[in-house]
Amino acid sequence: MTSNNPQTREWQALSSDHHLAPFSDFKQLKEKGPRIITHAKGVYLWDSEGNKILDGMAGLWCVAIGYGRDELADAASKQMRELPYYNLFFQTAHPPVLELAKVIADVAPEGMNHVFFTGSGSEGNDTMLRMVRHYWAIKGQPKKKVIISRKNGYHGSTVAGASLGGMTYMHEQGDLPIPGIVHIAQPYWFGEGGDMTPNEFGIWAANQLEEKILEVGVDNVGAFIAEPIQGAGGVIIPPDSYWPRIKEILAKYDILFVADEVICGFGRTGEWFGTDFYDLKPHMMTIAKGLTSGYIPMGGLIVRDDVVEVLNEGGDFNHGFTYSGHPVAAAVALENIRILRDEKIVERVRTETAPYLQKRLRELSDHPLVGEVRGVGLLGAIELVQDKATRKRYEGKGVGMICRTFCFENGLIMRAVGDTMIIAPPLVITPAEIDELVTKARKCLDLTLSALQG
Ligand code: PXG
Repeated sequence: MTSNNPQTREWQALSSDHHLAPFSDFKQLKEKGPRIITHAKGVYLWDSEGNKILDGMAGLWCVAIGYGRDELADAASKQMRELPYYNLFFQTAHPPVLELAKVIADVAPEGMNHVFFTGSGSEGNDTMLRMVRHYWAIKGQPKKKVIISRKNGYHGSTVAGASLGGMTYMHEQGDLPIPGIVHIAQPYWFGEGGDMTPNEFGIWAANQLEEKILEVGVDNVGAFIAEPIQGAGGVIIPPDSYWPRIKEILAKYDILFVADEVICGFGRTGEWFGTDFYDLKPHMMTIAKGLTSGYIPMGGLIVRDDVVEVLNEGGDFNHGFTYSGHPVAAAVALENIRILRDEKIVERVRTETAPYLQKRLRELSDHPLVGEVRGVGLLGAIELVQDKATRKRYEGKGVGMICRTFCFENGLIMRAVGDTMIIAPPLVITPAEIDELVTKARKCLDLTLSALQG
């Protein structure tokens, strides 16, 4: 992004000289320079060029209550003055983390009353892997180590997180996955369903779990991990037949089920958790993002009572982070959840804004570029295709990136995952802002189509 603004150029020079950005081509970013985001309010961001941008991705799926809520800043400031840091190791604790664990238990599914805190979703999944193996060892079944995950799932970027994830481009860098993690097909009908109906494909994809359990041997399988709806993989909403069949399989075999709620958790689907939406009853749930609305880093693992009972018999769990349950993060999370509850934000998503967003998004289905519009809650995906009937893509044109660039230029952040455009706006988005989002999205689809034709 070239700029005439000297301040922007100065920041871009700092980026070029000193910063290595996540998930970026360092050299390309050096040449191009990042867009500098300077401030934000509600669902809007401003960049250093003065552009106002509707953030259709809530940051990175996390800014649930929207930007600019002073209450969270005040909670952090108060906590920093009172007790900026103390750890939870060596049999100590502090009030904010204890109060937060209780409040999370209040909103979590029944029987999930304990939380292990981490600094991020990735650390939550690292914790999960170690806790699953510890659990089975305590139960006298130490061979049950293998975790089954899904291709194109996303579970983080630490070594365990990236291994659990099914992103091959992440595996390729660094000899991943680590041993003991295997992957099955994802329930992505639009991309991989072939001639099957969505429900036939959903059953087929779910059956892959049973096949994998039998192939690895149930005595060797510790857990199955999945996002209720895959986020980073492209807002993949499983066919209706998928989760019921998975539940049958899980009931048949003695393995743990871990729901990665890092994106779905804290209201994204219009329920507190994606597992409430699909009635999944997991043993563990990974959380992060919406827990603090991204105002400060925090993640964790919510653990079901029957699992905790076993862990209670296992002596020390030799795992934890300096910043596990950081008091300032806990104070911010408490205030964030208070706002979600007091302002009935999750209910409003369920009854008002999610139905409205889904209705308005589906109006884009008539666009010549659009092969499918799907969504749940405040999650949405728009598949860009050359041929609607056959779901054929524009091969090698980078249509998603073209569309994403038009969006940015026209004041809308919509992500591209390949040729799938995705949105996950802040949960506080209003119907008028949804209208603006859909109007801008249609304009950018038109511009993308013209670019392809020109
Ligand atoms: N699980 C899920 C389901 C996630 O979406 C993580 C775990 C890891 O959380 P941390 O806090 O360690 O990042 C995530 C994170 C993208 C994108 O491209 C998505 C995430 C992170 C970075 C990029 O959509 N999700």
